[in-house]
Amino acid sequence: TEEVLADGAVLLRGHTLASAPQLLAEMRAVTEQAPWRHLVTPGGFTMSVAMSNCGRQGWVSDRHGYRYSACDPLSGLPWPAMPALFAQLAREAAARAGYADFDPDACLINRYAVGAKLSLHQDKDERALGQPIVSVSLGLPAVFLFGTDRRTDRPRKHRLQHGDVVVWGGPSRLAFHGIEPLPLGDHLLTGRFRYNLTFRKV
Ligand code: MD5
Ligand code: FE
Repeated sequence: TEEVLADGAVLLRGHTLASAPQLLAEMRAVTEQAPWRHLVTPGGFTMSVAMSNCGRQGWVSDRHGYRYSACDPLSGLPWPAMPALFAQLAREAAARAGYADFDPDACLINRYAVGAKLSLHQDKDERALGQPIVSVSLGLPAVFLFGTDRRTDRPRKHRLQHGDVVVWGGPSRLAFHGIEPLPLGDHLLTGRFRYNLTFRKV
């Protein structure tokens, strides 16, 4: 079940259902080393999504801007290594969507509690814009807003569920996108949370 959302954007429904428990266990190990935090935007707002990272680079934000850093600013230590299962999943999903040899060096881990949202934005802090982004949804479902490369175009809505994987590349790589406020729910594996793993080549 490969669903083409737009040129370059492929939704693989339930692609990682079977490995979800193991992914969640690996995620817990990462966030014991690099704990959840709510980053502050350059504009001074605290993000409602809690974040952590693993891999050689991690995405961070503070009053000075958005950037990638090899170290966790909370500890000064390198981010935890990317679990082999994460790297395998990202590589295999990218290949299935037509991107051979995807080798991500960053995995941003997002945690949405009830009401948490991600406003419409573009991912453009990476130099490797020719590489896709692979995004894995775990836990509670959310409404994903998927626009175009123009902020003012009305975004389409897609429901992303536990086990779904989306690969964004080509013309979709710079599309505006976001997540609507998370509705209340209770998931067997994640309770009142939605998690998202976002794999990138920085
Ligand atoms: C999430 N995270 O579900 C989303 C999914 C982020 C972020 O947006 O920046 O952490 S990643 C979806 C994504 C990435 C790159 C391009 C596009 C979507 N897109 O073209 O729509 O927490
Ligand atoms: Fe994004």
